[in-house]
Parts: sequence; C-alpha cells; structure tokens
Amino acid sequence: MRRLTVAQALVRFLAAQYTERDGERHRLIAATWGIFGHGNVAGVGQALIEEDGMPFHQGRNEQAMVHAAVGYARQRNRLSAHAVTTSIGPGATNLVTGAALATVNHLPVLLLPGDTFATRPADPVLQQLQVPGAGDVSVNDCLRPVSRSFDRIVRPEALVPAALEAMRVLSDPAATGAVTLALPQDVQAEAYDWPEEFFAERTWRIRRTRPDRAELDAAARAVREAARPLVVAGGGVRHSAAEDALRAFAERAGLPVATTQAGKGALPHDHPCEVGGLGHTGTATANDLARAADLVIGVGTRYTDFTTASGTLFAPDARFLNLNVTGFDAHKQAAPLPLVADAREGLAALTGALGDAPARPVTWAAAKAAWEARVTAAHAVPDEAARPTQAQVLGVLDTLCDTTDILINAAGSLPGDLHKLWRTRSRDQYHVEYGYSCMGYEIPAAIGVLLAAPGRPVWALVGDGTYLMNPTEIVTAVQERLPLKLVLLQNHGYASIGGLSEAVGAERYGTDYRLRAEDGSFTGPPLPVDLGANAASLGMRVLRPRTIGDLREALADARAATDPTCVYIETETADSVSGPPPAQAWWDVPVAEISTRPSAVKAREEYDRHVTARRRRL
Ligand SMILES: Cc1ncc(C[n+]2csc(CCOP(=O)(O)OP(=O)(O)O)c2C)c(N)n1
Ligand SMILES: [Mg+2]
Repeated sequence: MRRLTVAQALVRFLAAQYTERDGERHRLIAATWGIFGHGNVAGVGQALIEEDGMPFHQGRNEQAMVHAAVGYARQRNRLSAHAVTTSIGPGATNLVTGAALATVNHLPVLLLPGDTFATRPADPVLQQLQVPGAGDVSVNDCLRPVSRSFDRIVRPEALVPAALEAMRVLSDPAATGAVTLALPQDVQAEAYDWPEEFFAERTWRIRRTRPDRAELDAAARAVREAARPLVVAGGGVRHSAAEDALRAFAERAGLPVATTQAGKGALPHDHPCEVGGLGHTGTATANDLARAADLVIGVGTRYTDFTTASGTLFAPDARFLNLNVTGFDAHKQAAPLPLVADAREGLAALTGALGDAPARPVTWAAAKAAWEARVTAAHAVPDEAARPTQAQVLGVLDTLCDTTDILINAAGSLPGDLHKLWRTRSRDQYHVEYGYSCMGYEIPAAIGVLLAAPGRPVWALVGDGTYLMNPTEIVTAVQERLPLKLVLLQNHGYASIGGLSEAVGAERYGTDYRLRAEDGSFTGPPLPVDLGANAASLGMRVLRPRTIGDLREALADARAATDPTCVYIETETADSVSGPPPAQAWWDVPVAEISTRPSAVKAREEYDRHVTARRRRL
C-alpha cells in the first residue's frame, strides 16, 4: 500500500504508462499542461511538484493548451499524448472547443478539469453553476458530448478503474479522442491507501487490427475488377504510419491517390500516383478522376462534405470500399464494401490479395502536369517590388522548404490555398487541422509540434482574424525557448468568409475589419491595428517585409532563426489571374430561399442548380 492523495496517485500513475507499436515504446502521457486556480492548485498542482517523472508546461488559455496537446499527439502519430489540468468553472469550460477538436480529429488528449466539491460543504462554491433539480450536474458535463470518455472521480478508490479505462480509450485507435477525468476539488486532496500495483509500469499496445477474411476477399475482388478506381487517402493513413504500404499498393495496382486535408502528404507531391487534394478545395486532376471513378477506395477517411463536394462528386453508381479502423467510418457512403482494419495492415493485405493482375497504366499524367502548371502560375512573381498575394507568399515559402519543414494551419482562406497549391515533400510536412477547422489552433499546435519534433522548422501560418482570436500562446513559445515561426498574413478581416458571403448573396456583411462609418455600417477605413507590434509585445522578434523581395529575405531569416520569429506581411487581394485556381467542386452552404436583395435571389438560383446534383446514398 502507498498512501498518497488522489491527485498524487493520478500523476504517479500517469508517469508510469507507456504505449507500444511496431516494437517501439513511448510515454503515453509525456507531459502535463496546466493553468492553476483554486480547483486544481492544491490537488493536481501540488502533486506535480512531487512527481519528477512528469514534465510540466504552463499555458495561457485552457483551449490553447488542448490545441498544443493535439499538435503534439498528431506529430507523434498518436503514440504519445499530453494531459491538461485546469481549475473548475471557466477554466474547465474553456476546454470544450479543444476537446471537440481532438475528438473530431481522433487525436488523444487527457483532460483533467477540477470539479465542484463532491462533499458539498457549501453550495454553491466559487464558480459553481447550480442546476435546480439536478444536484449532480456541474459545468463539466459540457465536456461529455465532446469527449470519447468522461468520468468524475467522486471517491478516491474510483480513480483506479477510471484511470485504467482512460488509458484504454486514449490508446485505442478506434476510440481515441479527448478523454476527461473530472476531479472534484476536495477529492483531489484526499489521502488514500493505494495498492502498489496501481503504480507499476503498464504498456498499452496500440492495436493493428487485421482485416476479416471475408471482407478482405470481397475488397480485393472489387479492386481487381474495377475499371477506374481512385484511392482517397485520409488522416488514418498518417495515424497508422501506412504511407509506405499505401505507396506499395498504389504502385502495385496502378492507382491514383487523392487526399483529404488530413491525408495530404501520404505520398510526396511528385509521386506519379499522387493526384492532389480531393473535393471542394481539391485539384481538377483528383476531382475529374473522382467523377469518373467506378470504385472509390477510402483509406482512413471520414468523408466530410469537403471531400465529397457535399455529396455531388462521385458518380451515382460508384462503389465504395472503405478501409477504416472504425466500423462507423467503414460503413460511410452506404458502403457495400467495408474493410475494418488498421490502414497499414489493410493495405498490405489488399496488396497481397491482388494476385498477378498487372498494374493499370497511369492515365492521369497529363492532367497532373496541367495542375502543376497552375500551381506554378499561382506562385509566379512578375514584380519583386510588388506586395505579394497569399499564393505568392506560399510560393516563396515553397522555394525555402525542404523535407524537414512542417506547416500548420486550420482556418481561413489558407486551408483551401494550401490544399490546392502546397507541394508536400514529406509525410508529416502538411499539418492542416480541418476536421474542426478551428481558428486559433495554429500557434499552440505549433508549440506541441515543436515539443514533439525538436530541431525541425515549424511554421504557424495565421490570418489576421485567426491571430486576433488566440495569439497569447506566443508567450508560451517564448517561455519554452521554442523557435516558433509565425507567418502572419494581414488582409483586414475574413477573406475566406467574405468571399463565401459574396457567393451566397450575403454581400460580405460583417466580414471585413473596418471602422464603423457615418451610416452605421462597417465600411470605414481598415482598423488601425498593428498586429506585428502586438506579436513583438508578447516577446517575438518581428520582421516586416513589404515587397515580395523583402519577403524572401524575411522568410529565410525566420527559417534560420533559433528564437521565436514572426513575419508580418500585408497581402494583396488576389484576382482571378494572380490567385489560386477557383474551386473545382461544390460545397453546400444553403442560401436564403426568399429575399428582398437581388444578390441573394441570384445566389439562390445558382444554389438550386447545384442542389439537384446532390446524391444521398442509401
Ligand atoms: C473558432 C472559429 N470561429 C469561427 C470560424 C469561422 N471562420 C472560418 S474562416 C474565418 C475567418 C478567418 O479569417 P483570417 O484568419 O483573417 O483568414 P482569411 O479568411 O482572411 O484568410 C472564420 C470566422 C472558425 N473556423 N473558427
Ligand atoms: Mg484575414
């Protein structure tokens, strides 16, 4: 028996948990992020001092700490994760967005919010929200729907099964996401006699599920018989480290491989089988192949609306073969051919089951080259003295990056531009969080990636709107001496949603950052903000290029820098010549069915035309 508080026992337990996959062992919970308040300072906070085996990082905002943990877990292919401790009340509810992001993206993070007293000596205590008629509910219940697993430790001994179950979920490839253990403030500090074996080292094997024989036979037959198959590679390829297996499968069968945002980089951009992004933000090459495909082979994809062009991309009679570690995703698109397995195991088994069928010839080389020419055109710089468009910023970055660089982004117009234009050189270079597309993910996630991949150039690409939503983790990068590279693109508001607003007849309403004008509208001059000065005030070195020529120097300087460096640049509005190629497939954003405004009436006519192409698969 060992006498410890609940918080001390939990931290000791977490420091002894490991994962194992492919013969390699990793810490399951490699570090803990925290912001202390009365709900965790004397419990988990005190316990962290006593535990040498648990590194600690100090965050500025609870949501951002979860983003940092998620960035870390993705970079570590889910073999290792972080915990996040918060106080109760606002500290705990600030976790909700981060938890949802983790769960949507199937990325493990352990959340340890403080909770109101289990013993209820004084109701309410500071920051307690009481629900009349439901005395057992606290604000932490907001975390239930966004967590893969939720438990509240109202008695010390309940920690033992709850902690073990939390580790099981975190390390299960089919179940993982945010896992919450809510820790009432009084229980955290309570002492208990723990069985010694609770603290023994435990290794959680990350399962590589093999396919079912009958599912595999049916899948292999479909691949052999298909006339125009297309592979859709999603984030599951990355999580499973299935890139080599995917390459072998694609080469062996002669298959084009299109990618989702989470799957981009599964093959390097110049591999003959790689046909680029798929769907609304995808390439013409991939989308044309998708429209013609008779068999869609989804590998580790959730088939979001961006991937399927809101149900309009694939032919009505296309068949779907879905290789996925979860039955839920394997049965998407009313799939007649689910293949429930780990991506790497499933791809290897499929390759082995192809028999001696010859590889199909590559028929898409000309289309791939044509798209490549469009990328080159979008990057082209006719005048070094001009202000760059966003695509030209990406073009300059493209000339500087090698296989070691990692790009992080999540929202705005950048995910679309990157999906269409970025030439991904290595399997972990493209880190775009588009499952939750959460503004403000970029800077904290970059910190998590830097912790997971020290020495690599890590770029957070951030729009001005995104920056304003969550810049404060810059201070954490400074504190941790991490060479964060922040590219801050100033275009005075929401270029992405502004463009979308115009397309759906909403007239860019409320999307530009402008002063309120005499008539009450936001049509005055751009807001007099200096985001570069803001980043500098938080401790970053800030470079302020104005022209494309300056930008080249600034980005090269930032890339070589060993201190946190921001490149703050005002971008030029792109037109149809200087911008990235337009969308090659639809995205469903419903338009007002009736309106007094001609722009909305016109947009609705357009919308109705598209809607007729939508196909529900039953
Ligand atoms: C937390 C959050 N709130 C709102 C949105 C909806 N949204 C998507 S893009 C965007 C604007 C992004 O602006 P900025 O970062 O300046 O990028 P730009 O569109 O100018 O490229 C908004 C509000 C979101 N994705 N995330
Ligand atoms: Mg902007």
